[in-house]
Amino acid sequence: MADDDRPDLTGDVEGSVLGSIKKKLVETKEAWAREGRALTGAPVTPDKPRLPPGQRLTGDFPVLDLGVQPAIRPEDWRLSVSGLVENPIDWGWDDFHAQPQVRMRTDIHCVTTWSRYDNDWEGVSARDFLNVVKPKAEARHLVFHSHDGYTTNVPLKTFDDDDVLLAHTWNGAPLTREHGGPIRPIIPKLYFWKSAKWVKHITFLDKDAPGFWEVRGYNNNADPWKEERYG
Ligand SMILES: Nc1nc2c(c(=O)[nH]1)N[C@H]1C(S)=C(S)[C@@H](COP(=O)(O)O)O[C@H]1N2
Ligand SMILES: [Mo]
Repeated sequence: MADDDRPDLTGDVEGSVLGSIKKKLVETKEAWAREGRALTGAPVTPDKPRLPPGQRLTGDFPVLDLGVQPAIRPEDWRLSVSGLVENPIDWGWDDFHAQPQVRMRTDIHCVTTWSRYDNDWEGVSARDFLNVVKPKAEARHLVFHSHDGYTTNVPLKTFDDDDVLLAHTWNGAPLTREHGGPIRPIIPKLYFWKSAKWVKHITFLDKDAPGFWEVRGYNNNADPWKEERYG
């Protein structure tokens, strides 16, 4: 894939020391994807129906990203929506908090093999969000765009689920900057790279548009139960 096809990364990031750290990190993960690292092909063990194959449980909350953690003050935060929707919203912090608020408890499964149970999230459910933006009949896919240049894609039917939300709180405290605060989508049925930190924009498309890791060897679907890590 040509560099030009890759998602935009801001010039100041690419040119900096952080940019070169990130390049190394990205290259390492691309190599892991080519090698199929951590792929076990193991069947789901019947006595542990909660832990997907090849995963191990941790009580920590590891931080993984491209090495850039944008600082966004709630008062500056905005979320815009474009593409195939009836109502292309542009929300500020107060607009977001004026929506119905929900609590959900979910597990996290990261492609790097850690899983974390019982994460308590608060925010706006995907279902309530979709009721506001109103996807058009042709809309099939979503792409999340983040402040660090990251993108990731999910089918609308996967996002439109009762365990998906746009979260501002984790385990009773505001979502920290390192974990993608002030707001990030949480899509528990997929590997955690599909849950974009520091989200700023969501677009609804009729066609699929693979994101940052999806064009670098990660699987487009990312179902942990099928071990859809790469390819
Ligand atoms: N904006 C953004 N979102 C991102 C990433 C990133 O680099 N940038 N990394 C993804 C990956 S690969 C993982 S495993 C999770 C890690 O989230 P955490 O740092 O809160 O554990 O964020 C995902 N969302
Ligand atoms: Mo990840």
